[in-house]
Amino acid sequence: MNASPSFNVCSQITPSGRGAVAVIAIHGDLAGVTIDECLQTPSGNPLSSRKNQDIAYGIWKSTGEDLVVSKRGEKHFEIHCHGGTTASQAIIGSLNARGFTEIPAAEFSAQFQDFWNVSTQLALTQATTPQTASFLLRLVTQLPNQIQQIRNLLTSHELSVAAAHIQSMLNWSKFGKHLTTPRTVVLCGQPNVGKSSLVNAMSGFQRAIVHDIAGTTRDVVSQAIAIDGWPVTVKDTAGLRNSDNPIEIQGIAQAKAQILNSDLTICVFDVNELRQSERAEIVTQTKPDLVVLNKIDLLFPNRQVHDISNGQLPTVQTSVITKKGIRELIKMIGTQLVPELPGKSQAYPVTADQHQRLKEALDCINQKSPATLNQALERLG
Ligand SMILES: Nc1nc2c(ncn2[C@@H]2O[C@H](COP(=O)(O)OP(=O)(O)OP(=O)(O)O)[C@@H](O)[C@H]2O)c(=O)[nH]1
Ligand SMILES: [Mg+2]
Repeated sequence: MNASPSFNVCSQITPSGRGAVAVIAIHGDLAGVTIDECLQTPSGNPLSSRKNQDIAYGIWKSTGEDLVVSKRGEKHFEIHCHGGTTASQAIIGSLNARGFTEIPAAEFSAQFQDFWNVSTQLALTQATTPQTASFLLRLVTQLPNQIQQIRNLLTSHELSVAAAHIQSMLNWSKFGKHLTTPRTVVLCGQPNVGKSSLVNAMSGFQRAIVHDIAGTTRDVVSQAIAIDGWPVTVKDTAGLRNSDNPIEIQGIAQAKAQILNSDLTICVFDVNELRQSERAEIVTQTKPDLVVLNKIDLLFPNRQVHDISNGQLPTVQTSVITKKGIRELIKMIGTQLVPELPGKSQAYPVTADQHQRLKEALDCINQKSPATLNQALERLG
């Protein structure tokens, strides 16, 4: 909040013309009196004298526009009007006439809005499941509060406590990042074992082409799904085998690249495939986190299921035909991807920017000099 006291500014903080609702933020000494004079509320009660976060419905007198105004602070209000440009431009015109200067949204945000609150709200708009949205919603207030506590600790020179707080937040960075970025699960294995069929079974519809000809999948097929409420991209890959077909060779190379970048690799085998040395080679090549023995419905009579990893890897038996083991597989993927949840009072970064700022602040604190202490406070904003 570093503008001069007499400076009155306004800015449309939602993208121009895109949403159903446009939000115009106003800030300055004249903000309260302007809202009271321009907004006709049904009760006639002025919004400026109410408490922060209160809202008022009404009509913007000069334009006849129905809208909602929210009081964000003594000098800070947000006007929510119809989306599109006509309504917002008319309101901004009336604010200009009352001495408010229009500034770009980025400038407004940098000067008058809390970085931690705004960036977490932005992340919230990118949530794709109700579960991730509820985690992010909690952080919209929790994260700025935690940062304020750290600022207080720094100003009272409790450096090691502040550093421990930041470190505990950073420990959950990966969890925070994956509230908006899906985790990647790769299914790999020999051709024809049922990888594409399993992806379809987990997605609930026929996304990938399934065929009894080995080598059906040539490309990496990605499917966005939610597992236990967490957004996941499942990647179906080409069957791994020695091939002289150039397209298949490329598909196999892509499969290997996907495995390297995955959060979880699942190796699928046909339960009746007995060539132990080939199986062992695939496990060595792909280093899976989970093994699936598929086509359990076709298990030959009196044949025992072979344990591929000698008890080293979690293993689940499935059948895409009878659906046996599919739920168990999904549950196991969820547990492996998110083995632990942060405590309710734990705040953590959810964007790369937030993570970076915390990391830099921690580095500055660890240098333990007055100059770097100021730098740490700067990084915390
Ligand atoms: N009986 C039975 N058949 C299955 C099962 N899973 C897959 N299949 C069949 O096995 C064949 C191969 O399935 P895909 O899903 O195409 O196998 P894939 O591993 O993706 O094969 P590639 O793409 O060639 O690597 C198809 O005919 C499927 O219908 C299963 O659990 N039981
Ligand atoms: Mg396939």
